[in-house]
Amino acid sequence: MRVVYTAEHLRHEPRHELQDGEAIGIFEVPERAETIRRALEADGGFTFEEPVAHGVDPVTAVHDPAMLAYLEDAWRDWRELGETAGEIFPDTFPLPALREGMGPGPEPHSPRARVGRWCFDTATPMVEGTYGAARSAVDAALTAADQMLEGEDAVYALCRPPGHHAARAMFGGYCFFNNAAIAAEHLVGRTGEPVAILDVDYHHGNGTQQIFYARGDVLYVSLHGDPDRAYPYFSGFADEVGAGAGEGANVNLPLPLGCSNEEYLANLDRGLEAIGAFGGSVLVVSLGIDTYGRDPICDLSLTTEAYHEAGKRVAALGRSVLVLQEGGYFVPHLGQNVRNWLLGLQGRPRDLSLLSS
Ligand code: SP5
Ligand code: ZN
Repeated sequence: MRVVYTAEHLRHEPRHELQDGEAIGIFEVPERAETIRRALEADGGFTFEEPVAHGVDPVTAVHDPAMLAYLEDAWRDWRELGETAGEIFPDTFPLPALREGMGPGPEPHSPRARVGRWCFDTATPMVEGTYGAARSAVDAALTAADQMLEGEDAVYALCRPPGHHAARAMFGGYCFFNNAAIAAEHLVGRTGEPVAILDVDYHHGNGTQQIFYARGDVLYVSLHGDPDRAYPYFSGFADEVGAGAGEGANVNLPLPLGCSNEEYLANLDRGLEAIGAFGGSVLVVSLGIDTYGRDPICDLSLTTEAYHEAGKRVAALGRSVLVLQEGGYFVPHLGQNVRNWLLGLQGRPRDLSLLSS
């Protein structure tokens, strides 16, 4: 199986996120992608390729060009305007109620205002290398999509930073550009067919849902911790089914606290059924492994066996599959969990022998 990877992600190395008013070590660390790379390299059944640059057009096909421009200049602006902090964090957010009844204000100039204008949370810091890394993750997704179109049954893009929380005109949740949405839009354009997205990250992919909410040609199916208790809190409810031409093309399957392998796989089957009933021959998978029982920011009970079985059930759809990395924060087992998901997808036996305690 082909894997698209670049070391460019290493330059996105923020140190902190804010939790309960305190700076804590960020969960989304470079070592995540490195441990996945090593697990796949050691397997021997994966071949690695560098992403091919695809330019900005596929990005602005999905995102507000003003957001792209902000991200491109954010670090320089932050420095030129005299900010000294080593990471860019927002502290003030222009919620609609702030200017309620007053109309929109002017475009902000202060770098602190600008980051609050685009970033919706306090866990998505930027550093000097962030923009380049985020663009390289998009290129990895697009390169893998092209390889699939050239005839591969399944390709994996080791995207970092992840993407599914980034909406058309907003970023956050460790995500900057929505790798999956950009790849899906690219695939719609190239195939002229509808495209389905299966998002199995623990967190609802609010960005992907938002981007395609009114579209009937892209199906979004997500399994995630119930937003009643889980980030991103404001989307991912089962009654969000799409709007207009997209009505029926958005399927949310919120999972209960402590969800077991069996309950998870039953929900996955429901999602796969919706995908099977939808047209098209390609599937994009947003592969988050933060559903793992030992993940520090999740409250489900999945084990590695579930990932192998999930990959197997996805393969049974008989579609070409583009797998993109999203979250997953229990780093000691992350590589083997991703590997087992991909082994299942390829019809190879599972291998639990390399899971360290
Ligand atoms: C791509 C991705 O997985 N993004 C996730 C972003 C989640 N960020 C904030 C999560 C806050 C969860 N705090 C729970 C602490 C439990 N100890
Ligand atoms: Zn997640």
